[in-house]
Amino acid sequence: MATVAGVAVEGGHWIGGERVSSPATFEDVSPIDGQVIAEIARGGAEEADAAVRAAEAAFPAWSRTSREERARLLHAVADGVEKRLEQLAIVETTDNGALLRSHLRGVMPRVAHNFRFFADRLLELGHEDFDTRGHRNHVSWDPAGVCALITPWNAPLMLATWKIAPALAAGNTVVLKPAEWTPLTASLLADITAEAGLPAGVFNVVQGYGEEVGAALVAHPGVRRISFTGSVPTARHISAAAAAHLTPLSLELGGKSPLVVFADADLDLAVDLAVEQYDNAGQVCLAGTRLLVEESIAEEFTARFAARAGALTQGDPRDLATDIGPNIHPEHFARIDGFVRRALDAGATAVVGGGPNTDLGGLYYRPTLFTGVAADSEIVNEEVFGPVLTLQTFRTEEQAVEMANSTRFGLSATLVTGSEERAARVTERLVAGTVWVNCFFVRDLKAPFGGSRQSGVGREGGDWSFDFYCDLKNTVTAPWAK
Ligand code: TXE
Repeated sequence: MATVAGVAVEGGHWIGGERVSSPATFEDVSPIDGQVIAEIARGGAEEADAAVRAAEAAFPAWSRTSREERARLLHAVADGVEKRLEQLAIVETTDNGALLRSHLRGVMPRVAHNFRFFADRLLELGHEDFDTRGHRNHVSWDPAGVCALITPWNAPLMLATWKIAPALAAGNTVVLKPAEWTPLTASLLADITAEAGLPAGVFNVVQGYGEEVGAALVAHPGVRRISFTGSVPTARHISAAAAAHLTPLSLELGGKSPLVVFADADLDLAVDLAVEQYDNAGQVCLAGTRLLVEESIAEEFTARFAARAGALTQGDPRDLATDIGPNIHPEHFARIDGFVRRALDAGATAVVGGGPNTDLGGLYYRPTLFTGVAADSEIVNEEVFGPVLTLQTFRTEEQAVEMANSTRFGLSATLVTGSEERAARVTERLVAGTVWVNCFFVRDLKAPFGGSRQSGVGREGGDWSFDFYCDLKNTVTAPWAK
């Protein structure tokens, strides 16, 4: 048990409704000041197996509860999240360095909403029966079984609950493996689910490293679904492990998304949307990190962008006035810096930033914008996952579309234009799971979410989540003799 920002957090796993320790532990370090904030159990194959068995044991009873009962319990979990919203927010900020302001106002309310949305959706889930030559077709959503959910550190509780809520709503049981850099809010969520009355074994958490407990979990024959958010290399490992049992997978991966600004755009809006791409210190999979700007306005856009970016406040994420906090971990910080240095070596110009924030030290990286970047350069094609954007110019709509679609990713795209016709034409040709026109990050849980190309496999959100977490069954019944 550790006390983090005044909140008691258990460092053990949560298996079958009980806290379980492991012989080994690892240190959880805050990116804000490098302090060790908790000792966390370091699980392996044994803990993964115990968690899957606990989830298997809880499955028969849980899968047979009524939809109303499951919905009631999920709303009770949402109540618990709301009751402990401030605690969750400060613990998450201490653990991953993202802004307390965002956690309080946006992220944690969204966590509660994840549970409420899928609870309500469950009650409406259905498909009209239909007849085939007098035979009645009925489609049912059968729960699949134990779901292994593997989640990243950039928005830990938000991304975990966006998987947990539909998986549980559908009648499945869950084993969550949070990222080792951010284990804490998953542990608090375990407490909340117990307080809400979720039966033991329905929700389980195993802590530890990806290549240890994570790898054992996804390779477990008892797992019926794997949902993963994270990097492309890890997705390859997980896909290979899943192939052994043909376990269905949902993969939400990275991106190198374009933000396209046409000359007919509202320039203030375009600059606002572009600066927003530094949110969460650039650690957002959906971020539009490639600014593609029509040549005729590029100079003015760049000047206005530089002024706005220069006015951002960087510092302690617990301070509500801060705009950009630290990056997650020394290893990741060095990775970001490596990308920036190689871009500079290749001749790019940093019109904004271009290195660590030496005034603050620690893991604070200056928001950076590069111009003079080659189309085939690393900085234009690889996901940095830090506050680093590139700016390239185009002359024609055709060229803009080509550049937008030019990477191996296809997660999102943002267009800024004053022309409705242009927006329709361009949108149709973009390869992206989500397209925003004159806005960014407006998300409804009803919508499908996922990526094209190497940004992912499958879609979750709304009824697509139920499609993934269920085994759809079609029952055809011949007419009954009267
Ligand atoms: O991710 P990993 P990392 C991208 C982003 C970032 C890069 C590296 O580009 O710079 O990934 O981040 C677990 N079997 N994104 O290394 O390794 C791991 O423990 C099973 C984009 O942190 O993919 C963690 O819980 N599990 C992304 C989770 O996978 C394994 C968000 C994610 O870690 C495993 C995060 C294995 N063999 C990073 N290896 C987004 N799309 O938002 C690791 N894990």
